Amino acid sequence: MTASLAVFFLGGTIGMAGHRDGVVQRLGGDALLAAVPQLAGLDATIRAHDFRAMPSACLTFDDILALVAAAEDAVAEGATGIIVVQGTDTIEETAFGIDLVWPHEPPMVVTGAMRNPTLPGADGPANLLAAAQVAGDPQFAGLGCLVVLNDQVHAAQRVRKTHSASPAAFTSPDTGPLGHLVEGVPMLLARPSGRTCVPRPASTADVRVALVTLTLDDDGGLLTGIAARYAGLVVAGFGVGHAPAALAEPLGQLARRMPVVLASRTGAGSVFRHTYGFPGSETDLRKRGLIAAGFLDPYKARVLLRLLLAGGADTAAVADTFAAVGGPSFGGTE
Ligand code: DAS
Repeated sequence: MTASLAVFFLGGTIGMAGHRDGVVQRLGGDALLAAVPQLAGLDATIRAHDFRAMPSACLTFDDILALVAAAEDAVAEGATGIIVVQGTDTIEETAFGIDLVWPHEPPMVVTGAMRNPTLPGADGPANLLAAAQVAGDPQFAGLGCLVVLNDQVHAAQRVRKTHSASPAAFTSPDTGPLGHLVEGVPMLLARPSGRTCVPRPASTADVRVALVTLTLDDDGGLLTGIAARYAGLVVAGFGVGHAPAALAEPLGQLARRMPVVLASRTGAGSVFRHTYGFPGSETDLRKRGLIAAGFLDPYKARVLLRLLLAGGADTAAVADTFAAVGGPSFGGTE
């Protein structure tokens, strides 16, 4: 069956070119598609949508919610796959946000480029072609949001940007990629263990969620006054979810006022539940009401918490959802 692909362009390095101070946004969707003549060889119709044109550091949650709504319209009009082209800096957050509110069968495939079009070895055209090959392949239906760069297919829930500049910047530290492109053929080698979707809020504009990374000899200064300014907090703790003993009580007090999620700042692996017993340990913090993020890294935990709070979830619902998404069966409080 001929695939029907809708491509949404949001900006990013893939479309940036020369300016006296460095590269800036220059190329729109039609120009980027024209740079990949191999797309014409796919059994697919392709429709470009110039949706935003900005570095991905400037994207907002509401941009992503609007993108999902536009993608739903495209699916209603017959699209069998969606491609999102954006800057790579925030893909690990935007893709996970999309995944959480995308219950539909057609896959959403996010891609971009690490090298801009003025550089030798620019990777944008290859990534765009690979994204189209994946989005047009029925074996990826029902897998939610996928991230395709460097001939690899990653689950949005697991992918991280783990290098500032390499074309191989995207990795999935806990699982590895779901698949690879081999001679232009997408191969799905592993399926995600399960996905949980949450209601799509109309907007997140009024809901602020803080992310505080704990550091050596942390005096907790960044926690001061946080409850007055934010609706929720993600704490990126040490190792398996640890804090200095002196911060255990202030964190517990915050957890009595708003959802406080405990993640690991290490970049891979899950927080623990009940191994260490000292004040400020994961066991202590969970007894004080902090919610374990499971395998979700701090950035992804913040995306989930903000979407949940914007949708009106209370602390119990937040804990239940983190147990489902961060798990398997691993998150939540004691
Ligand atoms: N320009 C940055 C961004 O928009 C980096 C990139 O696209 O790779 O995220």
